[in-house]
This record gives sequence, structure tokens and C-alpha cells, in this order.
Amino acid sequence: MRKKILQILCDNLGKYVSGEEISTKLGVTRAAVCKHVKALKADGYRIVSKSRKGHMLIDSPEILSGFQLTCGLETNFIGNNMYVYDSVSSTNKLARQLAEEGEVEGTVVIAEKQTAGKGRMGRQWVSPPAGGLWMSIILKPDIKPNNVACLTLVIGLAICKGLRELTDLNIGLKWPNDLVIGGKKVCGILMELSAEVDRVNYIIAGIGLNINLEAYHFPDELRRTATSLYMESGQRYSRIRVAQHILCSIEQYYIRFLQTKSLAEMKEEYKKLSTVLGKDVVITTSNTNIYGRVVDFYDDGSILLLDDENVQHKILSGDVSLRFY
Ligand code: BT5
Repeated sequence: MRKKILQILCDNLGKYVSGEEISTKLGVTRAAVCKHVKALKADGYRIVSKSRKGHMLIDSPEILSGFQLTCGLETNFIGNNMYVYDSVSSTNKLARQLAEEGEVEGTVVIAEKQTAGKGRMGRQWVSPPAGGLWMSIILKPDIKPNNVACLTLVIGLAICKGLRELTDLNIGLKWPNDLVIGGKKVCGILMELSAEVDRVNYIIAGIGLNINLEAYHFPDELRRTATSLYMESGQRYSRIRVAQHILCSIEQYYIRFLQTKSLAEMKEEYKKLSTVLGKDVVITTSNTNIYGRVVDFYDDGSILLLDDENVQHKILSGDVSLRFY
């Protein structure tokens, strides 16, 4: 039924079709038509609905296809192998399975939507269809497990730089794994690894980037804290173009990272884009809250906090919130 309604709207692109006309044509109630139109909107179709006029299709979502994603992709190895799905539970989960089966470094898994998108520590990542980039990359660096934390920062830096080249938005880095605009989260990174004591087998770098999402895509509890490139700029972006540009940037920064296996060489660049450096924050770790001012970052990806008693705290992972007095 949804496809048939979409077909009618497509045949009348840019023109209103009344709910009554659709319901008579298809032999369903007007309420059913409204329900399907609402679902199409949630899938990214831009449809204007007006009482007494009906529904008008303005724009369809850009469909992600492996062919288009690889056409014009200017990387050497990231994205040479591309798996593109309509719907998956989690691209990280799928990438992990592929890595276990021996898939090569640089393999990318992308999905239109995730039904169980993952954040850190069992949290959820909201991943509706059509407006986002839900993507995982298999990496196999010759590094030790304790080098992985700074790779999260390097990947964040690469995405941030790439997005700043494509947009005029003031996108910043919120340690350790968020990209933010005006304090709201636009992108999150989830690094998962398979490792032995002294060597990494593979890393799955999961990237969730809100591109053309609108406020209604987010559940109520995220409306104040989440945003998208579209919500900040009023401009829609080609997800394919954004994905390709980000992959290029990640490859370049990844190659630089492999030379030192630390943040050292990129630290100044990172600090310039940090939204927490010099700020009073609270960092929530798995077992405590630490209050203080962010004074620096270490080469291994840790953050350095100076508390009110001038005691230094080196923290490798946690969640940062700004403190307001
Ligand atoms: C993250 O976790 O930020 C990592 C998110 C990684 C998502 C990608 S999508 C592709 C790949 N496949 C996956 O299954 N995951 C990765 P964390 O720092 O724990 O933040 C999670 C929190 O962000 C949630 O508890 C919400 O508060 C918020 N959140 C959830 N969905 C969001 C969204 N779409 N935009 C902004 N904030 C969101």
C-alpha cells in the first residue's frame, strides 16, 4: 500500500493530490492514507500535507548504493570493499562478523537504517532511515591495545576536519568520541576491538553522523542534545558526497597516525577543535565523577584535568559534561 501511495505522489511530483482521491483510487480509508504518508515522511520523503489540499511530494531521499559510493571515491584502501544494506541491526556488529571471517582492512559497512544501533557502554544509537550515515570501517593496524584510545581521537579529528571542509559549520570535538555543533551532538564514534594482550587483531570504527535528520526524527529525550548538519545549516547534503569525503579524510589521518601510533603529531590540530579544553567539566567514569578544568590531552588519548585542589587527573575514558556555576 505504501508503495502504491508513493507511486501516486511520484506521478504528481510537486502537485497536491487530495487524501480523498488517493483513498478512492486505492480503496482504503483517508486515515490509512494519512498513516502511510506519515511513515513515508519518517523514511525521508519530503511531503507537504495541507488540509483541504492534500499531500504533495517535493523530494525523495537519496538512496545509498555501493556503486555510487565507490564511484569517485578517492581513497587507496578504505572503501575498496563496500557492503551496503537497507536495514541491519548494527553496522558494527556486521563489520565484526566480516572481520572474523577475514575481511580485509578498509572494508566499509553502511546501512540506510539500524534497528539496534549501538553507542558506548550498552547505550543506544538512534538510526532512522534516509537522513544519516551509519557506517563501520574494519581497521587492522599494527598497534597495541593501549594505542586504541588515541585512534578514537584521530578518527574524530579526521571527520571533524572533513566536515568543516564541506560545510561552513563550526563543528568541534568533545572528548573522547563526540562531534558537536553549539554543544549538541551531531556525530558519535564507537570503537570496538578484538585484541590479545599485546596486539590488536582488528578494530571496528563505527561512525554515526546525523546529516539530513530533522527534529522529529529524534525521540523527545534527545531533542535538546542532538542535532544534524541540516538542522544547523538549513541545507541538505548528499550523504554519498559526505561519506566519500569523510572516508578520504579518515584514510589520510589514519596513515599519519600509523607513523607515531599516538596523537603526538596531531595534538595541536586536535586542541584547536576541542570544545572542552580550558573548560570546567565533570567527567563521569565507570566508578566516579571527577571535577576540574581540562588543561591538556596526552599522546595516548587521555585527558588531563586539574581539580580545585590543583591535583592532576589523567583519565583515559569517560563522559564529559560542562559545569555551569
Ligand atoms: C556514541 O556512543 O556516541 C557512539 C555512537 C556510534 C554509532 C555508530 S552508527 C554506526 C555504528 N554501528 C553501531 O551500532 N554504532 C556505530 P555514546 O557516547 O555512548 O553516546 C550514546 C548517546 O548518544 C545515547 O545514549 C544518546 O543520549 C545519544 N544519541 C543516541 N542517538 C543519537 C543520535 N542519532 N544523535 C545524537 N545523539 C544520539
